[in-house]
Amino acid sequence: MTLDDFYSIKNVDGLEIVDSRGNPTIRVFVRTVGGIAAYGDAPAGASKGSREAIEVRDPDRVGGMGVERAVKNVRDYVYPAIRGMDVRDQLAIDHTLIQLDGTPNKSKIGGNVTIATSIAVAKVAAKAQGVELFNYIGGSSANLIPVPLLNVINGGLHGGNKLKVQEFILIPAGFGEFSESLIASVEIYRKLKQVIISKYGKIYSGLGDEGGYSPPLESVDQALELLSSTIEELGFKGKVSLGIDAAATDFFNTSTEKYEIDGRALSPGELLDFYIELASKYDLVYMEDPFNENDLQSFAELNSKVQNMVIVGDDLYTTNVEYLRKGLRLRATGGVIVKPNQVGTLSETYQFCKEALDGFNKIVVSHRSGETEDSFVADLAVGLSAHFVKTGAPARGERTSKYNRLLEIEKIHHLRYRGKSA
Ligand code: 2PG
Ligand code: MG
Repeated sequence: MTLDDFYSIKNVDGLEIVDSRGNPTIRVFVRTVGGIAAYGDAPAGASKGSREAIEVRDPDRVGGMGVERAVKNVRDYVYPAIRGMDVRDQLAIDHTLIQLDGTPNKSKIGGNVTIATSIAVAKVAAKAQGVELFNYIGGSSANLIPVPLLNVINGGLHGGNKLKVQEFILIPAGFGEFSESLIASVEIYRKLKQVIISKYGKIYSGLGDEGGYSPPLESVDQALELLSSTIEELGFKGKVSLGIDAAATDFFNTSTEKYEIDGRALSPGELLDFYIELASKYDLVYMEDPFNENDLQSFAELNSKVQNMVIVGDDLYTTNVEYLRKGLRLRATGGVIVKPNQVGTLSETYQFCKEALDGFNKIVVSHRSGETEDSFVADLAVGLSAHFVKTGAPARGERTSKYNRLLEIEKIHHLRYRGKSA
């Protein structure tokens, strides 16, 4: 066996596994001639952007969610196409996947198939070279741990309550270490449970899709008030700020062109005023998808009016450079969500980050609401030198696997916390 053989792909196979929402998803295994193997999992969103890569699923199995067809695509198309390729050549392998699919949204092979393969390839390459995954992705410039965005109150499509805004987020930037920021968030999360039980009863201590609570709150104000008072009570004021992911496409009525929120129907201009009012009342420093995914203009207007707040595009861009470029031209955002499965390969994800950074946008590496226990996004966030990493509440294995990996990166590999410099 030559050294090059050691890195060349010998087997690729797929497996139908189960995600955190109880839906099937695909795991892809890659093994080299040298016997190094790893897997990649496809996560899945609930509130998806309409321009995301398409997941191939079985219409006739598990309520349309099965992935046997996707597994077959791995065996019939992906394996023969990338067999013999060098796992260190991520770009060439991703390019092969893109060409193999041939559609603009990966609808033939499936974005779930291509991203799981792409992640598996990166993990095998890191392992084969004996380097940490974050170092493999980012080289020696990957030396900071991003600030976590912890979604502790779930609404919208992720919660069972009346909240229209999907996520209420803790931003513990004011600490010297990542571990301190995480434990402060854990304290807030624990306190929140007590407050919810005493106010609404034990039945409301159940969790939403991302591990946040889903209490019977009815307005954005109530949720932000609850978080602010809990933060203050615990003495974390000034150290832990707040953010929201409005996921506003989900409460935009396309026929009336109004946003239906908190019992009102607001025009884009009225919604913008509402956001500015919220920012004046609370320590709100982060706002994701404040308008629907087709309203770049309102994003740009809000972005020009706020200081000390980062306006972030998720459904707006779907990790796709084509849409990002439009946003950058209008200065629509100050940050971008990075979700590799929205676009379907890691190489396209890297290109998206590069262009976003060149356009002075902050990088927010993100999980999906449907996740597996794999901690890949933690390494990705560090590897890409992200400003923020968004991976749910500090609870449930599919969320804590990422936070625990970040703790490991801080304590065992001695990387510094980005803290306030994010
Ligand atoms: C979001 C995500 C993750 P989903 O909107 O930012 O928090 O949700 O994966 O359902 O798109
Ligand atoms: Mg979002």
